[in-house]
Amino acid sequence: MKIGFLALSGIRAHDPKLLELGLTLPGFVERSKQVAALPSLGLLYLAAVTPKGHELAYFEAPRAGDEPDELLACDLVAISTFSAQSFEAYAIADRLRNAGVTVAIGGLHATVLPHEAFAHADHVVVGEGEHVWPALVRAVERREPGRIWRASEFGPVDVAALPVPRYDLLGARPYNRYTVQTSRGCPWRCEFCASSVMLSERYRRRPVEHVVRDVKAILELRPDAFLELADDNTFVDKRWGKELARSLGELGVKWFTETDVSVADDPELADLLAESGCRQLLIGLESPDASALGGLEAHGDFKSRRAADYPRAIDALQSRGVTVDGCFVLGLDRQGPEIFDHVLDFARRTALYEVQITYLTPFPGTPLYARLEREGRLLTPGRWDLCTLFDVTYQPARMSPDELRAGFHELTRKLYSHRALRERRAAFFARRAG
Ligand code: B12
Repeated sequence: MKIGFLALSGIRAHDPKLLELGLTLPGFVERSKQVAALPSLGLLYLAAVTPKGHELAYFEAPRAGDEPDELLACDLVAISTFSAQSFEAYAIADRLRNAGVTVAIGGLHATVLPHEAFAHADHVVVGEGEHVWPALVRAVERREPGRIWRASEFGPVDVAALPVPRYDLLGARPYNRYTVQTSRGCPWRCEFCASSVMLSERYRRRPVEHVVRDVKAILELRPDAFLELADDNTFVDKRWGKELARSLGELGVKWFTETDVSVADDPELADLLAESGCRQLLIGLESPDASALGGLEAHGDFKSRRAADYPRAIDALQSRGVTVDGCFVLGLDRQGPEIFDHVLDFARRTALYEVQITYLTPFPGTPLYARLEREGRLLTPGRWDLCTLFDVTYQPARMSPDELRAGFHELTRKLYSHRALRERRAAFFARRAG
């Protein structure tokens, strides 16, 4: 069979005012360009576990309606979904099926709402795809009827047995960064998290030598590749983290990842990160004040306990030359209108090299979604296209939606202006030199 793998590319936001700001503010534009062009690692994993004897091709569409015509020549097309583009994925799937192509949909959104997706696809997959996909392909070959497949029926995916993703299928596309996964899941379980914790219960690390194997495969295709580790929280295990940093350092690559603030606790790890080519760590700080962070995670109150350490942790990393992208979630239940000034002040004080602000977003399937639904606070239920992190979709506890939006716009202007950016970066370089 000819099998196509289709990812939707680019980023999504609908708030017109924010879009206007995004086009003009240097800090915003710079970051968006970096992150908007990443391949779909999930589909490259599926390609790698596809039974032999099929012709495989990877495609991307910037939006529904702009999908490549070559998809129509496929017998089977696998489409990956995030909530924000799920309707676009469905529209493409409908068109393909009308043209006689068999369609399978999987990914984070289909995992949470498989019956919704099943109205648009022959096959829907719930959970991680590596074990299900080969069985699904064989079922399509045998022309078996479509169904909803559950990864849990096929046994847990052993991350130590993952193959090299089929990076070779990406061809000559000009990606800014290549993704490699070193771990799946995160032990913290924040109420709002809609990441890979949705796919499987457990936090799992891959053997470092397998990560090295995958990076070498990327470097063969692109010797100067910049790596983005597609993890939820890379440095949960410090001993393993040091081994990873040492190995990445030996490969001479430049890389970026996401982790929590405890990464800065261990000076040896921080030194190794600096030496290993780690250019930036994205850290979910969520709020500068401990008071807003209570009860955020299912257990441990990790972030609330650690908030007082945030400035020291940022300094420990940035003084070694590892820049920090501090992420703040705006609209948490315990945040009032004072939060906007607090974030601005914190970013200035700590000279955060990069700052990311997003709205609290109830993604379907999260504990946050269930709670806000119970409390009657969902403003746009079912509008998955608005689950972008840049659109307000719920009633905040201590602000009106308009107050939250206005504060967010103002903070965006202040954080990403030429001047603010220059000041933060000058402070970063001064600290680095001193
Ligand atoms: C890389 C990435 C991107 C890339 C995606 C590239 C692409 N075209 O797919 C880019 C930069 C384009 C992107 C965009 C967006 N992203 Co993004 N992104 C990520 C990131 C960092 C890593 C994802 C990843 O590679 N995972 C690893 C792979 C292996 O897992 P996977 O994709 O889930 O695949 C597995 C299964 O889901 C399943 N599977 C997946 N697809 C299919 C299909 C079939 C047929 C089958 C059988 C199985 C299957 O099998 C795979 C292997 O087990 C995550 C955060 C994180 N740390 O995970 C956020 C994340 C996925 N993004 C998120 C969001 C919100 C967005 C945006 C809406 C942001 C915005 N405002 O624009 C847009 C969406 C627009 C779009 N184009 O889809 C959220 C998604 C939440 C949700 N549940 O919907 C996440 C979790 C981050 C967060 N803050 O919560 N993103």
